[in-house]
Amino acid sequence: PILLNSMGNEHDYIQQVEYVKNPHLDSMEEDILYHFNLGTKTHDLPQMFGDVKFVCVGGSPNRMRSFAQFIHEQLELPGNIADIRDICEGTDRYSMYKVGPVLSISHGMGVPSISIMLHELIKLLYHARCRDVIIFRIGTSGGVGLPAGTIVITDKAVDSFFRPQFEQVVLGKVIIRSTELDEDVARELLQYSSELPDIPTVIGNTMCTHDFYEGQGRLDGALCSFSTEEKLEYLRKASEAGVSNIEMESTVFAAMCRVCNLKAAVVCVTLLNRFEGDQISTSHNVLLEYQQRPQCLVAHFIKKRLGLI
Ligand code: R2B
Ligand code: URA
Repeated sequence: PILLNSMGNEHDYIQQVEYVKNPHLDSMEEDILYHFNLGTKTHDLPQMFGDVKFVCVGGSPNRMRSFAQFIHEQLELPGNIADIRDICEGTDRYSMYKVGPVLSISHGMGVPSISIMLHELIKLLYHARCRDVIIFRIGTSGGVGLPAGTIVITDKAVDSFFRPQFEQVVLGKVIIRSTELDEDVARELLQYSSELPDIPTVIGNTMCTHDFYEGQGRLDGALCSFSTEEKLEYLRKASEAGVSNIEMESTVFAAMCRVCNLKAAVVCVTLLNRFEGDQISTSHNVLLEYQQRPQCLVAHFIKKRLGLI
């Protein structure tokens, strides 16, 4: 397809979709991806990452390591999964694992943490000349009227006012970006979920907040400025606006991927029903099993796309 280039200049066409939208990048002699401990002069990024087709990101470094091992097993790749190496071992900001065409990366908690990671990841995909990549956020969330253990595939990522947008302050001005995700990937994920037994899955809006406690209407933080009634009223309003779950990264994830032409989906499991409580009191083993659910669904999707099943 003929598309506008990264400067958006209508007279300047290029043949391929570019993942970066920054006219300054081309004039840089070297690009250091500081938080990954990678760089264009120190690493052969096309050789290391050129074959990547699926990127999975999630908050915790350990979970993303387990996911890489799980994918290794699922794709029946050769080699010992115990030997899997953290590509970002030179930094403890993020962890990154590559298994065949799949890249698994941690992003930490919250919008600023995932946004730093996404800037560097999207540049990495650009420098490595990757094409046709699909990116998934696999995570945890609080359910709004859904039982614990439900997978929510995000329709729209919305902010705390239930608006499908992400606001970023740039040079002292607020920039607003849309948070729509790839509809086809979401639909395909929902379809595949019916092939996995015993994993309840829905499509709904995901609310992204900048705090786990007061920001998500919790009564159990170190401070709380509202009543139980006010909390429930807010959750009811969220539910009426189509919100199925609450987490802390989806809006910036959707907005950045959309601007950068990356097909993206958000798949989060609910750890509790927020109408019933605030504390995550479920046992460790049950939580572990819940967290594997988005991994199973995304692995199933990848296997389908690779024609393995
Ligand atoms: C889900 O879980 C984390 C908070 O516990 C946060 O990163 C999120 O989005
Ligand atoms: N992650 C969140 O952000 N909120 C929850 O309630 C659970 C997990």
